[in-house]
Amino acid sequence: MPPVLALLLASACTPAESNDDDVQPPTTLGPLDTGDGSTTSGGTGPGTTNASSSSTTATGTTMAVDGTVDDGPYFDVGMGNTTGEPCTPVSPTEQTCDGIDDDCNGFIDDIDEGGDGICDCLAIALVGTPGSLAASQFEQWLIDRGTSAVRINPPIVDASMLDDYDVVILDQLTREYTPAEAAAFDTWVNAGGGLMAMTGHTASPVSAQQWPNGILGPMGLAYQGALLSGPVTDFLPHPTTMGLTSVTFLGGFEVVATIPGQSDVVARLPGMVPAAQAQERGAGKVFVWGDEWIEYDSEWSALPEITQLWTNIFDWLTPADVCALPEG
Ligand SMILES: [Ca+2]
Ligand SMILES: [Ca+2]
Ligand SMILES: [Ca+2]
Repeated sequence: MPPVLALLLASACTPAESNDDDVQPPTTLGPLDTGDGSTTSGGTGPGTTNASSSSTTATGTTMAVDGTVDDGPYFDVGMGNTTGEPCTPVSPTEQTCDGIDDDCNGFIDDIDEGGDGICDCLAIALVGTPGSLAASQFEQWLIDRGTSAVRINPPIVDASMLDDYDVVILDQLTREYTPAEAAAFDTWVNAGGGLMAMTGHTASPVSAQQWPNGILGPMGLAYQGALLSGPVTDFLPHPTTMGLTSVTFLGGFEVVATIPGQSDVVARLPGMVPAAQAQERGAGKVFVWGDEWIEYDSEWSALPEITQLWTNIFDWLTPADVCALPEG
């Protein structure tokens, strides 16, 4: 064994303090030269590099693997993961949805066995009923994408309930939510939750606007006005609108910002009417769409752009270091 490699293996899981001139401190992105012309995982891994060519982190940061030696082009020595803790790989690939970056590639629970672009580890809650088309199989479609999707009508929304989910989608709500429940939603979003809202199930300003607005109010967003129809063909540049040219919008509402400067209009109906707004809020995100037709079987099952929209939404609503999947 080359002396340099032996030194590296002996010092695995300790800060990079080697005096060896061949091992550089953790200041650059490239793989470190171990002196024998190869890179190494530092002795804790299975001997294979876990740095796939597509493992660029969304934040541009690098991740520690073992505290000693970089094992790939986007990893580096001595830096912690997003929790600040050193990352020790427990598997050459991501294995389980457990909130742990199993392979230390910088992404927590990045699993998509079906290759459908929707992370299998997402825990999704649809709040309320599917709306006027009762035959909707939307949640089953989400389950078929590998996610854990459930439809719920929680008697009480609080922190412990929301903590079970990565993404919550407000569907046709069946009751008004209290200010305390709206505050719980807001706190959960700020802590990293992804909230989406749909509406337009009915013309009723109470259930279709007032109830969701009660939840969205603290976030400065609201539905308003009379029923509108599209399709939506005016998309502004945003991660949620990539690849979109036309999306069904049948009997929905304008989405307005009630607190200026926090949200971005990402899609518009004819007449420059906002049909969707997106907001980064603390560590979390909010996406409000003015209609609900995108959840119906007739849309996601037949129209590729609806599938694209949902894939965009889930990708964007999820924290950048969680469930992120390779592009393409
Ligand atoms: Ca991972
Ligand atoms: Ca994991
Ligand atoms: Ca999937």
